[in-house]
Parts: sequence; C-alpha cells; structure tokens
Amino acid sequence: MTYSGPAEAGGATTAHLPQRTPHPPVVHRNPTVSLVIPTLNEARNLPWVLRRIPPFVDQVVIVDGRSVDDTVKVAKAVRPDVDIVLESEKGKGAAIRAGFSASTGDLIVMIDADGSMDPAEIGWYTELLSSGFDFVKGSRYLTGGASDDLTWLRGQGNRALTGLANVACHRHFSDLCYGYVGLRRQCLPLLELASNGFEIETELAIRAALAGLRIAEVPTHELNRLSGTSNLRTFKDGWRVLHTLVKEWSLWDSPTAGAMAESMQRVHYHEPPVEVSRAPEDLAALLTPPMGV
Ligand SMILES: Nc1nc2c(ncn2[C@@H]2O[C@H](COP(=O)(O)OP(=O)(O)O)[C@@H](O)[C@H]2O)c(=O)[nH]1
Ligand SMILES: [Mg+2]
Repeated sequence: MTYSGPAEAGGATTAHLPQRTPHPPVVHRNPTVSLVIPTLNEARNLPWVLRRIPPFVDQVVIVDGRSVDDTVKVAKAVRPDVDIVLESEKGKGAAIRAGFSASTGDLIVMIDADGSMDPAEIGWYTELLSSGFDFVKGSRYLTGGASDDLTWLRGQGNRALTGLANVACHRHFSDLCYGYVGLRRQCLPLLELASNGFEIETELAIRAALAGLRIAEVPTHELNRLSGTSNLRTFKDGWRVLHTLVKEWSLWDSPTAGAMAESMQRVHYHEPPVEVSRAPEDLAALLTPPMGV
C-alpha cells in the first residue's frame, strides 16, 4: 500500500509520505483529536456512528439542531463522555462552526451523523494531518472512493460546482460538496467561517485553498444514510453553494492566487471494502437504565 502522488497539478512535487498500513493508522494521544458531528433527528443512526469511532479520538462534540427525537439521550447513552452543544442558529454550517468552537483537539475531523460516513476512516485524515497537511478532504471520486448515496442529479451538480471552484481558486478538488473533512485547529482563524447551511463544505474548501493551506484529498466511501431522509434540498442548497463560490471568487485578492497548486496532494489507496453490520439498534433498550440503577 503506497501513496501515489503528485497531484495532477503541473509540476507538482511528490509527497514524501510514509508507507500505508492496511488499516487506518492508530494515532496516539499526541496530537489530540476532536470529532465534530452535527445532528438533526439522528437517534436511530447515532449508535452505529458512535460505536465506530476509533479509540484514539479524544473528544466527540455533537451539535444538535434541536432534534425532536431522542438524539441527545441516545448520544449520552452510547457515549457518556460526549460533549453536547445545542444549536443556537439553524443549519449544518452553523452547527459545524459551533462544534469547531467547542473543540479542544489539535486536529479536528467532521462527519455526518446519518451513518453515511464511516468513522473508522478517521485515521486516514488524522494521519495526513499529523504528517504535515493542514486540511484533508474526503473524496468519493478518487480511486478507492465511492458513493452509495449520491443521486444522479446531485452528482452532476456536485461535478459542475467542483469544476467552477477549481477555476475560481486554481485547485484540483475532485469532490467539492462533501463534508468528511479534517483540519488542524490552528488553521481555523485563517478560514473565518461564516456559512450557516450546507454551503459550509464549499466555504471550508475554498478558504483553505485561498489561505494557502497544505491540502490533501483522500478517497472515502459514502454509505447510504442508515435511516431517515436527507435534509439537503438539491436546488435550494445547490444555489447557496453557487452563491458562496461567486462571493469567494469576487473577494479573492490573494497575492498567491494560482501559485499554490503544488500544495495539494491526492492520496490514493486501494483496499477491499470492509463489511460492517448496519443492523439498527433497539433504542428503547438502549435508553432503559439497567435494573437497580
Ligand atoms: N445541528 C444540525 N445538524 C444538521 C442540520 N441539517 C443537517 N444536519 C446534519 O448534517 C448532516 C448531513 O445532513 P444530511 O441530511 O444527511 O444531508 P446530506 O448528507 O447532504 O444528504 C447530518 O448529520 C444531519 O443530521 C441542522 O440544521 N442542524
Ligand atoms: Mg447524509
């Protein structure tokens, strides 16, 4: 298992990265890792997500969007050490920003709570962050990546928006609208995030590029949402992403514009897919305290 580089950017340098092991590497307690998970009515999906978090994650921050199901109770039952932040502004972006503020780890990774992002992949992100990258983005389009969840329409929209973003910021992102992302906490002030909705993923990627961060993409396999339906509205949220792109583009006066393409690396790996039980848990049993407690 090897890294292959360089990025498609002309003249890009090859990353001198270590050999990969067959499984996501274990990251020891230095640096510390925070995991941010926005939730909106994800009680049925959270147990699977929380139980798949690797032990090297030091802090789990759930930012709940005032769920009307038992999301918060389930989170505390499965993972008593979870930090719960109650959303004060509506939207995934606002939740992510609140989660970042509550994070204490040196490295931050964000994932969804619906079971579409496997927490067992976190090691790919933290490994690259530990080896010098500032911002690591999951991609469903790299070799080894896939999506079971993306509809044709959303896929086409994402490809078009990704192409626009690459023109706008002279990068080679392969999957703009995807929110499995890791970053160093010390880079957060550079990003000045302000988005409230699903466009947060675009804002993160574009600002990371404009700030000249060292960016890597890693393949990721997007699974189906375990239960429930997506909160994303394809046209309304697609429009918000486009608006964010245009705004960022017009604001760009970076003296390094177009000069940082070599800072982005794509990391490919080839692995057989891991079969994981996705059977739903009995929430009533989970939330019932054992006899005598
Ligand atoms: N706190 C919070 N989380 C949200 C909100 N909207 C969506 N989410 C969460 O963001 C993640 C992605 O949302 P999802 O509906 O799966 O969108 P999709 O993956 O783009 O189809 C899930 O974990 C949702 O529970 C919101 O308004 N507030
Ligand atoms: Mg989802």
